[in-house]
Amino acid sequence: MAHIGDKEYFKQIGEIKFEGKDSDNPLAFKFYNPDQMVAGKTMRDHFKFAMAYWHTLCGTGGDPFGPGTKAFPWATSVDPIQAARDKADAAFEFVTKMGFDYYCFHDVDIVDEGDSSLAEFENRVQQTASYLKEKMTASGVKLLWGTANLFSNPRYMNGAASNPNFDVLARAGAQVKIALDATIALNGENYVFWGGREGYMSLLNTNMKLEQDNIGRFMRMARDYARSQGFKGTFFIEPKPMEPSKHQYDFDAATSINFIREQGLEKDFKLNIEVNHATLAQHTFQHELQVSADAGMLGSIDANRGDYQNGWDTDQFPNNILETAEAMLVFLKAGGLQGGGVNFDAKTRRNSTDLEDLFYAHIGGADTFARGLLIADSVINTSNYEDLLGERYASFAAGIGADYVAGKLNLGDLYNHAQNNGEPRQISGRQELYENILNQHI
Ligand code: XUL
Ligand code: CO
Repeated sequence: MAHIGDKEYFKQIGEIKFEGKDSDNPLAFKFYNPDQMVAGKTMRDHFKFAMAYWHTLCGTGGDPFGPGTKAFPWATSVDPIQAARDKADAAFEFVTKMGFDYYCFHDVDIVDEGDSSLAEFENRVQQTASYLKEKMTASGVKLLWGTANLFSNPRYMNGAASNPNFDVLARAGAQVKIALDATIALNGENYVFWGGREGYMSLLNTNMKLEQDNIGRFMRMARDYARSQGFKGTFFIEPKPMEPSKHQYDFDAATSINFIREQGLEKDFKLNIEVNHATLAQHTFQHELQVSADAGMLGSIDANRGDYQNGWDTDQFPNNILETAEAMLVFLKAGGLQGGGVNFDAKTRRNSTDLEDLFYAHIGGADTFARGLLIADSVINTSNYEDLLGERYASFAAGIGADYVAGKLNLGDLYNHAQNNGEPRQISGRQELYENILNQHI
């Protein structure tokens, strides 16, 4: 395969191919077969796998206890534009070799902000976006979503759109405008708002109502601007309950859906659900998908997994097949994602320092999702799972139960029905049976 950059960074690695589950090639997909049809669509189209620029190209492994451990060969130039081009070369070489169709970025991932002025930063983003455009045209790789990082720079320590100081809010607005311009210039299919510091550290010094209404106004402005520039994509809010803030306003899917509706954003906004954010909110991933799907707002997925002992946002690559299979049941029954895809918002561990580790990680993640999808499809089509579920709710499918669902009854009708029927029959929930069916299809 011809590489498309000026430099080749992953020389020892070629195109990652599907070789099936019996392959012992660590650099091959065992389950993710991009062109395989599942439930009427190719795996490629179900997932729209994306690489996250920030973890894969920028994440050198620093943590609160020590600096980064990974000396990336594309991060050597001191000139920000040259460094951005080198990083883009590495990014597109990686995505292309993985056979993925998409990538996602924050503005500051594609080019260093450093201590540049707003005007200089805008210039850097524009120059980098033109280079990315060339790489996209040459490779066919597309932008799943863009976003602005409104949480790392110290100026955002009190929040961005929720900041108590209007000047900081306006600065964040300028950054969103620049990020939207770049996203639109690159035909980005969606735009994400993740509210890292949109929340509080202490309620004592916080006017929650004003802060949340300000975020609403900010998002409506961003939407109106993007639409005026021809952006046709969807905006996603990415819920997360905490970290870095003690409390983040987009706590979970249900909270974010309420915010979207309260702020009049429901025509343009959906949700981007991240596995580890769900578990941090004490929910399962599948719960968050279901809540989003039921509201018609299942937009996109940030794929990863947490650590089930310490609960932190560890952003590990997905490898839990049971969790992913349960999630894929919700995914398939919801008819998939609305506009988004599956972005690997995941990082290799601090001590995984070989460049190959980036490939192993993404291969494992893609295989986990593929396997989950195949299991879910098999459960739906070749087991009695759907019949069991139908039976459980059969009392609402006909007769007086169907009248209830159709809104034809009043409380007196319930009273009369109860009077005439005596103590209801005990009906088992049969949870263990459902669990066994899922396990049997793994
Ligand atoms: C942080 C996180 C972000 C968003 C984009 O937990 O998930 O990387 O996905 O800002
Ligand atoms: Co994320």
